[in-house]
Amino acid sequence: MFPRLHIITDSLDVVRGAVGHGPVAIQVRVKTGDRDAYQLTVAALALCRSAGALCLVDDRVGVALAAGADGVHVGAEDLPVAAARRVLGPAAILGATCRDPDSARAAVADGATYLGVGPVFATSTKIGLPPPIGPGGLAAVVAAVPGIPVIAIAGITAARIAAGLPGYGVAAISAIAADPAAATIEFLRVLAFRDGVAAGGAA
Ligand code: TZP
Ligand code: MG
Repeated sequence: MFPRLHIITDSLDVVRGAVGHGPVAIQVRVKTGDRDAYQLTVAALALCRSAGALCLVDDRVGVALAAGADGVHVGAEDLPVAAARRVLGPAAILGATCRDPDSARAAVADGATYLGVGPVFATSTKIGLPPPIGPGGLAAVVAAVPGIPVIAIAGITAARIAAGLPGYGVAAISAIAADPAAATIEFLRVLAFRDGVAAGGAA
């Protein structure tokens, strides 16, 4: 099953803490160069493989291919979704950042297998973001792409998931970074509870 929790990081300590507690995707996000990104991805991939976690690379299609990662997440300044799909081939996981129904439908038509949607809430982790779309904007995207996993991003906390957040799953940086193992366990717990409630179970 495609993971509902995506942990974005440039730290192997975070990867070590986050894997092994349940289904997660690690997204390797390095803002220096390809060399650093490649070395970190190779090391993160080894940890992910031994724990059964998915390993994705932020922005860098070449790094993902060279390291043998499971896929890539592209944003507005990276390779276009269709071009990334051509380079990656049909089997790779390909995520695309979107913030509205039209861009979401276009990304799926171009070959995205999941969408990262936001910013849902304000965050200080990334600068230059457009205004938050809120849970309502997130819900509009979810409705536009039935069957495509929508991963909410920006300002995501376990409390906000528990309060009710539309979509398939979430991505987080800061809420996981301080205590990756404890935070991952708590995120997985609230996501499982939400899914149990949505399915009508006792969770
Ligand atoms: N892209 C959109 S928001 C964001 C990225 C990489 C950062 C989200 O970080 P946080 O700390 O979970 O709000
Ligand atoms: Mg990116």
